[in-house]
Amino acid sequence: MQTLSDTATPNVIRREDYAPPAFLIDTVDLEFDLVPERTIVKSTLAVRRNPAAKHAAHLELMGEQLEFIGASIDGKPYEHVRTHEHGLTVENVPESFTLTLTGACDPAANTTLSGLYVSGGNFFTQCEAEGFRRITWFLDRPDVMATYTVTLRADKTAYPVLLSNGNLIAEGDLPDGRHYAKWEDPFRKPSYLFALVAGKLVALEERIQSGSGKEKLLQVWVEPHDLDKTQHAMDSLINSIRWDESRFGLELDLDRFMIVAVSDFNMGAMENKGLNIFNTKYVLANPETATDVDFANIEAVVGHEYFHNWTGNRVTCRDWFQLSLKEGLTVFRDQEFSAAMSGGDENEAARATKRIEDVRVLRQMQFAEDAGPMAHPVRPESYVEINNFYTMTVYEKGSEVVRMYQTLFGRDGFRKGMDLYFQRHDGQAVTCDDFRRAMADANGRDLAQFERWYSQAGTPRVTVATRYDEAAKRYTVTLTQGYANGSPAARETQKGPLHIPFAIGLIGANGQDLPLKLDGESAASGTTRVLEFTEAQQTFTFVDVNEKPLPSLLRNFSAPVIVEYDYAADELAFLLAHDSDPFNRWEAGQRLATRELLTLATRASQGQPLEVSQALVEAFRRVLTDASLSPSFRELALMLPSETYLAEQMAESDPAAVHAARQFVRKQLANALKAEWLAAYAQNVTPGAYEPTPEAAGHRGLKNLALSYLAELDDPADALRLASAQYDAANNMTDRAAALSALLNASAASGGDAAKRALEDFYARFENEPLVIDKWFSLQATQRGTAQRPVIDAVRALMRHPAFNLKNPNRARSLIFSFCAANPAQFHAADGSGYAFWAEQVIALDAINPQVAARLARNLELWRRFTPKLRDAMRAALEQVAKQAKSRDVREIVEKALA
Ligand code: B3K
Ligand code: ZN
Repeated sequence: MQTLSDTATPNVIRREDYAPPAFLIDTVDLEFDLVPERTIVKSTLAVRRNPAAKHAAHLELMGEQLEFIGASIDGKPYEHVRTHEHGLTVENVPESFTLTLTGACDPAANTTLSGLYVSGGNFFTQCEAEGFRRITWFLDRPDVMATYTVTLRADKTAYPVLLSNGNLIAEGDLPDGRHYAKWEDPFRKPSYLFALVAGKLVALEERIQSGSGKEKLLQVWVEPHDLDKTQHAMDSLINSIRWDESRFGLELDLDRFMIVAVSDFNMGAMENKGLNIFNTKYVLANPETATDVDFANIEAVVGHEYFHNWTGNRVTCRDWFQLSLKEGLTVFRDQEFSAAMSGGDENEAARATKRIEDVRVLRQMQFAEDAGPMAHPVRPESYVEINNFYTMTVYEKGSEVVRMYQTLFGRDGFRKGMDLYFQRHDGQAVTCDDFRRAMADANGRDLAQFERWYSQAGTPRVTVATRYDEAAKRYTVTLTQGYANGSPAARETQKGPLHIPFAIGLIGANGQDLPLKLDGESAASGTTRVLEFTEAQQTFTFVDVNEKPLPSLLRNFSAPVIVEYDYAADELAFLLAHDSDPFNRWEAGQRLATRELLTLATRASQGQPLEVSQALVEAFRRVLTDASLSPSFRELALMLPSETYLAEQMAESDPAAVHAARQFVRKQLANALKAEWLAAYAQNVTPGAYEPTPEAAGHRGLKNLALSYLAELDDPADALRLASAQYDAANNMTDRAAALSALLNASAASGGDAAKRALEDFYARFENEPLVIDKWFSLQATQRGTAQRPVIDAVRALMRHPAFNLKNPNRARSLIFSFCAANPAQFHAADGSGYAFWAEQVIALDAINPQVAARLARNLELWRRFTPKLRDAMRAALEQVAKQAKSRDVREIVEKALA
């Protein structure tokens, strides 16, 4: 049985040990008497032996933190039940039987936010991955699928709304001011998709007709004072339903679909069947409280959870090693959805901004994960605590792996594979291999080698060499694949070359794409070619190439790899100006800037004087003033790579040097292009009422980027004036928060106090909007520090602010995580003060909420890659946490980091 405990040597769960469950459960009938301090749960299960498994005399059910009250089999009290640390054993059971178990739990005391808990006086559940066992004893594993009937009973005044999965089939009053509701979910599901909500909530409702003409009730449930912030989530839900119908032919299968917002939540949201539960951060938005980024995130997360209804719920995972089966696929679907919302399904330039944003995240976060002690394949081989494996690799790299099928087979071929996947597996719990097989069979292709994308960890590196034979008009491209220097954990899994779709274009001297004809082809076709790169080294020869081209490599980031090619600086500038592939245009600018920033960081670390090349300034000037480029593209192209990403590119990460170099370049770009920034600022104001459209958001983004550069000017007077005026006049949170951030940075540089008034005003204005107060904390945690005013002082002071609350994950993230993860120069202070703070907070959180603590614990995992002095201080902090942490969650992280 797969049980774990908080022991000194935690159990390791291995993929190779998978065995089908000895018993199956066909139906589940749950009755809840909801009381915060003692909720009684009666569970009636139809159990039978699994014909496909080894015979077992006893039924082993998982359970945690439960009080046992009683058991019966087929209606008769049953004595042969043993409770223990991991759950409960029902001894000597018959072939098939009805088992009734009664138990109690304490939702009010549940600060882990896993299982049944109370938030803001209301009841909520979170069961993925293994929270259901904290509600009642069960075969809490995803390959046990059952239909559920749920009865909720509670005090009617305190809990007027009672929700669970599926359809409401009965409701009514009970004696003593109580009432009940009975829900039935017609679809079989694993226990991790169970949910209930009870409390004082109100809903925005809409009725729509689905593709086949059936009426559907859509609801967004929130606390009464938040009803004015629900329309965008509702619109996003309707757009998601429409998009899944048109792109994949997938229809909403329930009569009713509910989204509920809760302010205490460990992650973004949860796809419980028909009853999605969301962090308020991904539901609530109106122009005054939410930024353009918030609006876009809400659309993406609402889409993501809705898309799980098919990819995750109708077809689920056999075991948790297959997590990427649903997560990688569903991230891919939400990325495609967001791209479609921002540019239609066809507008490649508009879609590219979404692609760029996604790749930025992948490179900064997933590539880093691959380089450290938590490196694992998209389908991991082992884990100690499954909640630690909801990672960038499983989600974001997993999405890239799914995207590669579409790159190989085209949108139509991908659709055929999806259709076959549902045809074969609807209602089943399956594996990543099943998905790959469906893609292979639907497209008549052998994808055996492609399996390595699921089993090998680490970031692949493709080295490119090119040669132009002028006499023969032949251009050869030689690709060599291997892995970037990764962790030992990653290297262990690397067995052979990957099947890499490598998209390439060739650009002529006039900036136009050349027609492409590979050796052996009868005619040229297209200007971008997806090369199937499957060997350790492979040469591709283009013929009839009339001039020496410039290669545009890995267009649209066709595979999650690092490309090494020795571009000259002027070639990168040329690509930035001309590449027809918008992703690679952006990429060229990033390469140019990264190269220069890394040189400057090295100089800074050696105390040498810094200087910015004229070439970089001119390249930026051209992008900034090129009106043919969309504002959102210009914003992305003019954003320098992050300090975190840059530090990871150094032989030894030196956050202080990176910060000095990056700030220096920002300042030089600000001063040299002052007139252009001011013009961009003026040209991109969006007068009139706020609209969260991609176009308007693009203008605001570029305008606010200009403002942030202007805040770097040697003389910040202009920026302070603009920012103050913008702050006061703003009719939306995007502009107000950007102005506040510019004020904070400009006053840090000038030593002035301009930000103080705005910070006070901001707090007073939004005191009753927790999500905005999160921004207030986060802006201060990520502000620039100086030797006189280190940010750690401000952070420690804010920890004592009455509005700070360590138990609320959003609040903890807004202050602690923002400082530790998003302010690298201050967090990695040479005196080790950041690390000491980190250790204190991981330990404090560990006692409250292990999942959140473990996330924070990951912040030091790359410690071995830093300069010696920082490395030593980080190790000391890790050792302190290793000594004191109690949860399996945190222990797995710090023990792997120190191993
Ligand atoms: N499936 C959930 C994540 C559950 C995390 C459990 N620690 C949200 C999502 O990916 O849609
Ligand atoms: Zn998901």
